[in-house]
Amino acid sequence: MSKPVSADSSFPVDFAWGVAAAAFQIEGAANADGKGLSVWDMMCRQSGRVYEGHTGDVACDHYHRYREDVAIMRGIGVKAYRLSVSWPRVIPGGTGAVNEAGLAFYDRLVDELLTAGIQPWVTLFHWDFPYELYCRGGWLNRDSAEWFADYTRVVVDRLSDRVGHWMTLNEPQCFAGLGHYHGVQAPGDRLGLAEVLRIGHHALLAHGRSVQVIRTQAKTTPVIGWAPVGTPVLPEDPSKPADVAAARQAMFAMGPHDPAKPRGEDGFFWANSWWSDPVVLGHYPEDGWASFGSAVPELRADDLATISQPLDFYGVNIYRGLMARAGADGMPESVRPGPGFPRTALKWPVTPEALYWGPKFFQERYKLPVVITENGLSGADWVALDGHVHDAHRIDFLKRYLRALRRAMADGVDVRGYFHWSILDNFEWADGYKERFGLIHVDYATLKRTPKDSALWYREVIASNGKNLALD
Ligand code: IFM
Repeated sequence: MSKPVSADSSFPVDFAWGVAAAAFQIEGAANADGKGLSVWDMMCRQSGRVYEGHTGDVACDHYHRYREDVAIMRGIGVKAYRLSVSWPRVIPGGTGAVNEAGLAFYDRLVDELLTAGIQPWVTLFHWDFPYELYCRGGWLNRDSAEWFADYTRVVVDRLSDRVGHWMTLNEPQCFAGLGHYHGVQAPGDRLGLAEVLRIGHHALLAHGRSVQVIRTQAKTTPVIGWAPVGTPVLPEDPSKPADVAAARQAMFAMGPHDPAKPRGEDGFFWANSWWSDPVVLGHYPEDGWASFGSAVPELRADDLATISQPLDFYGVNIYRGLMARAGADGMPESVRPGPGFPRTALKWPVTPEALYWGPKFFQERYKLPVVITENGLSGADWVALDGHVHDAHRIDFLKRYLRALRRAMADGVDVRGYFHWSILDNFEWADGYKERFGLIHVDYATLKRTPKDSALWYREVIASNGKNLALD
């Protein structure tokens, strides 16, 4: 465990100050150099699925402009960049023939990053599932775990002489739940509960098989994690031990699945324990298993052993937290945000303490070093008359969240890195280009990049190794 930092001191010297992005959201070049189709390419072609019919065809054109983007990252001084590899760019059919041109793009990108002194952290799957494999049953097909293992082997074989940090899946809650149950993300299906739980189980098997492949085939010692959604629960009154206990309990409780609720309101897919207990502890949570009844996935003999491969860090994407207090009977009671609660452009609540209680509770339960693999906000950002982007809200948001993170570290939580989502404004899935999450503004008509004020501020955070967070 790295040495704890005090609340007002700098971060550990080897702290991974990073930025993140994902292939489909920034690369564009949707049909270039032999790339295959992904379920997101198909979703974008369906009318009414994505805001104003936006597509990932061009996105930020990072595929052709990666040198400029890496130079921007170097200018900010980031130590690490979390990128994802597009599975159908590398293997257009999902399995079988490898597309050398696609693979070569990641070769060039990794080399460019290393030359700039930036450590590449590679996510193997950030939602752009190969369409050809969807046609073969997609994640519903148990073979998906082996398809993913084979794809992992191709990428690891090619990049692991230079890449040391790996993440398997990004936010399985989203591609399983939002993609196959709620139908608002690709592939846009509205399947039944049993099918979606099976999809989730196969995704976890894929994670485990992928870890096995990375661990055994990497050419340099790998550092492996994953990147689920983390939904922290914050105690209403942190000075009350009963509220802290209630928040901890609520954070890992499944809550009953209520089929009577409209799909959008049934948040059971977000439960931290359903996804992370099997991966780290080697079992599904009992309360979830009981509440899903006969819909639970079939467990074959070695499934849980395969899923629960040892990890080197618990990566987690944290944007917001819920709140709870101890009710009269001591049981967790949810506390709703009051009227006028601060919210981002996407209307997500601003809850900086999520970066205190989240890492703390996750480390307590999973006993792994923590990496914040995503955190950030969508803002109403535009280029002002003076040519700059004055996103004071992002600076304020970041300052609050990073201070909370540092307090968690001062209290002994071993946090190894922080990746801001995102380096660039990008394709925000079903919201298209309406939402702006970047430190860098992108004009989608000209593809011009303009660093926002927050990018310049983040540069100072990194340069001072967090010391300037103490300044108001
Ligand atoms: O843009 C997404 C990202 O792809 C996954 N995590 C949340 C981000 C903001 O919604």
